[in-house]
Amino acid sequence: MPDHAAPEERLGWSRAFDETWAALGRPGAPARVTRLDRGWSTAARSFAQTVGEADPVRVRNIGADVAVGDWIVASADGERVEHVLARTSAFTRRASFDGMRAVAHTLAANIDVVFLIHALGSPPSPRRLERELVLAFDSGADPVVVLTKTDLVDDPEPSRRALEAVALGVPVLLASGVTGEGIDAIADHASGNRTLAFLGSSGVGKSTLVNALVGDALQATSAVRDGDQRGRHTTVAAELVAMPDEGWLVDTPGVRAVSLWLSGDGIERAFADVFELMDHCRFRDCKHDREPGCAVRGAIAEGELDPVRLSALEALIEEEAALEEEQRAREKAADRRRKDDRRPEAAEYDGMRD
Ligand SMILES: Nc1nc2c(ncn2[C@@H]2O[C@H](COP(=O)(O)OP(=O)(O)OP(=O)(O)O)[C@@H](O)[C@H]2O)c(=O)[nH]1
Ligand SMILES: [Mg+2]
Ligand SMILES: [Zn+2]
Repeated sequence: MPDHAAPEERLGWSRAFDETWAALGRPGAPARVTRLDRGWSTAARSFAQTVGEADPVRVRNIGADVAVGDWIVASADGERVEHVLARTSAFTRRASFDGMRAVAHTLAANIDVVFLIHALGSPPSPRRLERELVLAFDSGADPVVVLTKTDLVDDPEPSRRALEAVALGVPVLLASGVTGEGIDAIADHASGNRTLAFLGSSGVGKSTLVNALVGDALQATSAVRDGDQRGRHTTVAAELVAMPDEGWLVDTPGVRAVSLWLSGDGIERAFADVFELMDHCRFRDCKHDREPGCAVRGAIAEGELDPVRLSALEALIEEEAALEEEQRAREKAADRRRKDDRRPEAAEYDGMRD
């Protein structure tokens, strides 16, 4: 812990941040971003500031790529974000509103456990979960799947099995924001003062779980539409809230599209079963199409691999390749621009949702 103006350990400060902060020459007092609104970060240096017992820090994000959960240092005049400390993890997707350009949108930073929330009461969506798992593995946080609204169905097991089939050992918890089922199991993950984040479509019940966990109607919730169970995008900005005993919780706005952002081995981990099969194909360059001795086709024939899962993987690999291509083109263009004028590229996004 830094010794002067030390951010409380309760805020999730750790050795990793201490080191990056020290490397910067210990500027200012770091604050943790609790909320973003239209170009402004709300951040806290003390626990009191996170629970409304003291005024939080408010700074402009101009030119800084900030996400909820980030540790920032404000400029000397207290006006804007000067540094964003290196993240220990980040849940980042491609912003879905800008089809022409690959732009990253980080939903939450410095999270330890990312909960991928799905709701009972509508059919399970293994394809969506696959994408979420890719992003979760890439984020650096540990994923946990939550199947909530158990009170709506007689038997949650068929849905749980459908998600477990793609979760590959990532736990699938059952929960209900109404009956309180599963709430303790979720809260347990916060022990050791960890930061949890909730992600999922609008209306799946993220904010309801947050309220059940904090024991207060802190986050607004609203009913899903009768016809299709879709939510109304009630939560409009990600928010970091304190858990009652210890730990932090990031509630996020529902996102419709889970588009990939590059990095790491998310795809390999989320589809480890299929990659394992591919290793057993007779030919190293097997396209898993009609080749003799193809272990993937063999598994499909045996009913051990859902062909839809193979197609989903192929689509994700293509999406990643296209993104990499776009990224390279963009970096080149940025390099050229940097040479032309020495202005840093301003990337500022807020209130982003579908
Ligand atoms: N029966 C039942 N209803 C639930 C449960 N959890 C949430 N709901 C209802 O589902 C609707 C949506 O819940 P929210 O918590 O607002 O959903 P959200 O995921 O935060 O939605 P966004 O903020 O729009 O992303 C509300 O009407 C909730 O009362 C649950 O466990 N059981
Ligand atoms: Mg919400
Ligand atoms: Zn093959």
